[in-house]
Amino acid sequence: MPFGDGYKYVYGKSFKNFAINVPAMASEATRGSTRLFETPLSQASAAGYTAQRQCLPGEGVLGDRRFVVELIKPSHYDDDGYVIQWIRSAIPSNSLACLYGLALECAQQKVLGETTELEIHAIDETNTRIRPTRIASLIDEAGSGMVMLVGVQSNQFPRALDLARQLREREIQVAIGGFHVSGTIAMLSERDPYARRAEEMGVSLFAGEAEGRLDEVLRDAATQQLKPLYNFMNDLPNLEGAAMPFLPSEKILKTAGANTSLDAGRGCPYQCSFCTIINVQGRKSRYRSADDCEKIVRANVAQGIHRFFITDDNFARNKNWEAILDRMIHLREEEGLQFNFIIQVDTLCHRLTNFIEKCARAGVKRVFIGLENINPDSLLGAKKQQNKITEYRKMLLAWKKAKVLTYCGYILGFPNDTRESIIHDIRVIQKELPVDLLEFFYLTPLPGSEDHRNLLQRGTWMDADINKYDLNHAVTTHAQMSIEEWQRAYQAAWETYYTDEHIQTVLKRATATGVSPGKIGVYSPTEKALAAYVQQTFWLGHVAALNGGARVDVDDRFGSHLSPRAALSILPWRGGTLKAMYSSAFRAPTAFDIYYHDPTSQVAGGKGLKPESVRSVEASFEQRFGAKTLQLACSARGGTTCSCCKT
Ligand code: B12
Ligand code: SF4
Repeated sequence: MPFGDGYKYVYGKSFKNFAINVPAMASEATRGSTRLFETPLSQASAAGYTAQRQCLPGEGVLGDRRFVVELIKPSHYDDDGYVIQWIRSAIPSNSLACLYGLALECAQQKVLGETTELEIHAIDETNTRIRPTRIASLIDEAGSGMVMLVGVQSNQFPRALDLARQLREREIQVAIGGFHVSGTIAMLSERDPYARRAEEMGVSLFAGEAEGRLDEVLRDAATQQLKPLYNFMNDLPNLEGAAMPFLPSEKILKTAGANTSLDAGRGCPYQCSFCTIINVQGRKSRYRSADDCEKIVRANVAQGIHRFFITDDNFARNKNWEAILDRMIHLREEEGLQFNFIIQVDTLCHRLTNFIEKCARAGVKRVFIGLENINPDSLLGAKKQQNKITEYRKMLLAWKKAKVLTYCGYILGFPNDTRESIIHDIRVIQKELPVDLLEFFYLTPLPGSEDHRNLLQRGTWMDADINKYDLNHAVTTHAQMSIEEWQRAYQAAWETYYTDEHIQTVLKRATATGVSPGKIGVYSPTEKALAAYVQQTFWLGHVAALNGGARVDVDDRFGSHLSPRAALSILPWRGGTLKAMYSSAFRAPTAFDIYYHDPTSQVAGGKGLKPESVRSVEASFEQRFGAKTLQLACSARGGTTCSCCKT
């Protein structure tokens, strides 16, 4: 795989399966070359991308020229400076899916002319290694192209700059977009220093949303005339009928649980001061239609993807929620389509008539809720007046009744918080609120938020390394706690909430309310796995021994497996041994592999993990010379790869 996964479809698969929208004439023209789209025909047409090429006599053919679009979602660095990467990443980037869908639409509309073929690759660096020099070579080879660093959040901006630098050294055209560029342009009067560094490198900045605008960027790049800044902040597009977010299944299978994403809407009416969303996507609800959402679901179900994360920050405030849910209910209940959702909502969602009940019928299995804090003063200070702790319990019980798992976010470091108050509040939550999972974050002045702008204007210290703005680091001062105290309070919060005793309570509650405890992060107590092994050695005279054995695995989830093994040893002369061995092994994923999640070190593999099996044949010759042994061996191994570590 010379170029990492982003390229595998170009080089690794047959033309027939992997070219879209290219009719017979163009196929002949491009057969054997690398002029291929990345999306398989079936997926692309399921996604609605079925353009037919119309080529008039005397014209060139589609594919005469190639323009490579590399869409890269950068990761960020860990505290030791390594790029954070997973065999299976958590959730696929919806920004990448949006840009991929938009680029496919541009290909369909042949925005670079009748004869120029758009070759689109999408790479998520959180699960795929990126090699800038190879990307540059690919573009050079094609003759034209560009790299788009997409959905770049503040904490990913330093990594994006490092990638951009290597590409710009090879004179590759690069553009960066996403929340850091949009947020800082929306809120700051001067250019943010990181964005300025990008400009100095000759990287184009894109602020605002790309729906209906990507063609302009592509045309400029095709004529080597990218502008330093594309600013559409004051012109938020309508999402109805816009190109759908889409990623090929191969990309989605690189995430734990094979979830894909869609944004059913953008914008939120509230005004939380730590939030960037309202300053970038606005406070008015813009949404996709029920038809759009149906198309997205069908396209994904057609490619075997059944789980969706609706990325709206607040799906309850999507003005079209009811029509969308009704359509999903219809697809599930009338047509029998199988799919489910994870959504994000606010704490007053239960007051919307039928909202929770319809969510459950539409297939919502997990809901993220920003509790943020239970201290009313803190909530008021952050302009989060809508969060009423008296309502929290009602809301959580309503989700429990609907058998939906609740995953709540809790922010530590509001001005009145102290270590003691944090511990106290967490104990109150344990006693009073039926939350399933609770995740803790540092209150972070995210660039693009009102908090960030205010601290900057006041000259308050903020860590200059925006790689740390991932909500897992303390990056500014706190009124009551030193940074070290704040860090200790953060650590203590996890330890206080996730005691063995409280985990038992959460699991018992889950069982009592009909939520699968497996979804909370433990094995179902009814799942069984047994294994037994026997072996026997037979001596054939004094010169040969035959060892035979077998292991039987009986697993509730993966059935029964017999793994035999045999070995023959011959002792032809003194000190010499000839061996021939055959062995096989089977290993089902453990509860640890599937469910264990640690925000800093491990992504849970998810229920999609498959068992691994291996068979090997080995032959060896050993000769002892006193204390030394000469050994010659050869072996061959085959089987399914481990679905969690790929070895
Ligand atoms: C889904 C989501 C995630 C998902 C997937 C990420 C993704 N980008 O899809 C996951 C769970 C991985 C995630 C993680 C995090 N997220 Co997040 N996430 C979101 C969320 C809710 C939706 C993202 C989305 O789909 N937006 C819609 C897309 C289409 O918008 P967009 O990215 O701006 O892209 C459009 C334009 O910017 C433009 N564009 C983008 N790139 C480019 C490039 C070019 C060249 C061009 C031409 C155009 C262009 O076109 C796109 C289509 O219009 C946003 C909030 C939001 N409403 O956006 C927060 C948000 C982006 N996340 C945020 C944060 C802080 C995080 C985390 C650091 C912490 C956390 N726990 O949430 C982690 C970081 C992970 C990491 N590895 O570093 C912040 C970022 C703030 C900032 N200043 O950067 C946001 C804004 C929420 C907030 N709290 O304010 N997140
Ligand atoms: S409710 Fe969520 S999306 Fe809306 S303003 Fe507050 S933090 Fe932002």
